[in-house]
Amino acid sequence: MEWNKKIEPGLRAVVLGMGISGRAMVEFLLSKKALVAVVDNRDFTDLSSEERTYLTQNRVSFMTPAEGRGAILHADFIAISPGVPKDLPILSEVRERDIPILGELALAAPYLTETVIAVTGTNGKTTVTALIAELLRASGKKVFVGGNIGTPVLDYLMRSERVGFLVLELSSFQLESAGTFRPDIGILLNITPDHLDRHKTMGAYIAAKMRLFRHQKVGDVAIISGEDSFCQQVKSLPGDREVLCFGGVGSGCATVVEGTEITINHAGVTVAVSITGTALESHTGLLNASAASLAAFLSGCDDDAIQQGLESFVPEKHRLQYIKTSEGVDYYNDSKATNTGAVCSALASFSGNVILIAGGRDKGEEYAVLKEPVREKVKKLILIGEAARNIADVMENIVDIEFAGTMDDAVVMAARCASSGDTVLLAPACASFDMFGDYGQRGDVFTAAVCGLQDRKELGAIS
Ligand code: UMA
Repeated sequence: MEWNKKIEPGLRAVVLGMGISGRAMVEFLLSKKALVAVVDNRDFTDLSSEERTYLTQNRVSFMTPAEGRGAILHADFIAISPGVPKDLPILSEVRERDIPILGELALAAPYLTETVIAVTGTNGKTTVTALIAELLRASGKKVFVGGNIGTPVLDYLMRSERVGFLVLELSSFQLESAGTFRPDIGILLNITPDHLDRHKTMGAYIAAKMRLFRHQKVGDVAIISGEDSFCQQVKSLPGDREVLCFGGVGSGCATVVEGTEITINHAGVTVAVSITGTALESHTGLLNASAASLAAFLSGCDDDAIQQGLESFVPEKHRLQYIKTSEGVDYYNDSKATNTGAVCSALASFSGNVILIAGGRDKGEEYAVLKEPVREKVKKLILIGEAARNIADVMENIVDIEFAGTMDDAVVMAARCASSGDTVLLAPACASFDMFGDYGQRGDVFTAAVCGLQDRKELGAIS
């Protein structure tokens, strides 16, 4: 039986991981009068002074995994952060003792009464989540946006103000321990290899994604890509949800896309919207807009509000973000492209003549899937980071390759070999942690290097 109950006072909880989710879980559980302890790989002294004060004032003990073993094995339940792997040896012992392992979504599920729209997929989920919120707001609806995008859903539950819609970006890590969580509208954008260092097999990764739909019931909707074969597996899941496809080119899809136009057909109603002149104008943007528009339409937004939201939407940084044009060369920052699928999708947005900066920390992916798009679109590949050699081994004889020690050097090399009409694209296909704090910092360093190019030229660094 999966956990589906509210927290009773006095229950003993051990929170694994004291990051953003862990902190929200601690606060939520304390607000429900549970007895809370925290176990984290970090030392107490590595926490911020605010975190240390918070834990001390609330008498929450903070332990290393070795110190916390007894507390873990005697807890009523474990509250697990998404970044903590589910296959830790201690968690096998926890399962043997039938102690529930609950993620943030599992804790939240019994308290959710709002309409929940949840978005997952390998790529595009942050954009689609933010876009749905924009479309709903354009229609005058009150919205909370959270999940993997940054704000834990438990933070919402601890606020006094209520909204009509929760729009959540959910990762495979969060879905693995989602308990009985169910979205009224669940969206699966695409599935390509990612996080295989954590999930080990594609099958396990897909299974985690499919958990989004596990507890859906009659009246709920699954919106899936009409183009992605893995997504079609939703159709064979048990349960009575309605399954709608987005982004198809023929009949049978609830949204049809052509050029920059999106037509939604559902239950005998047809509406048309367009992404012409919006920040979404690309192949990927069209698909994202078509999924988001369908979700908004099903949530009661009319075509005028959807069109207005598409036009006012400003995408987040680091997601195929246009930086500038210098000497006729366009520079794009897609630092969030941390897997091969995202790089393929970024390359699909350009017609060719791309100078691609890639590399970083390997996530266990097969770079071979990049061979064809790189052969077609990339004129030079500049590699950085730990995975540079691995990627080069796969790409030799496909494309001209150079290695750079730093992001600054990579940008200078790219600028040197670019001619007017070319595109310099940062799309690493890797995690950032070998050289940067996170993908955001990597993107910022790239952007700063691009913005500094003029100065370098004046200094004679670029021939
Ligand atoms: N920790 C351990 N043991 C471990 C792993 C981590 O003790 O084995 C501790 C760390 O020392 C640290 C804490 O756990 O103190 C970090 O927890 P976490 O890794 O779960 O990260 P949070 O800070 O809670 O942030 C998480 C998401 N991070 C991950 O899933 C890795 C954030 O997504 C999310 O925004 C946040 O919750 C709020 O929901 C980030 C992410 O990179 C953006 N997500 C991945 C992605 O998008 O590809 C899935």
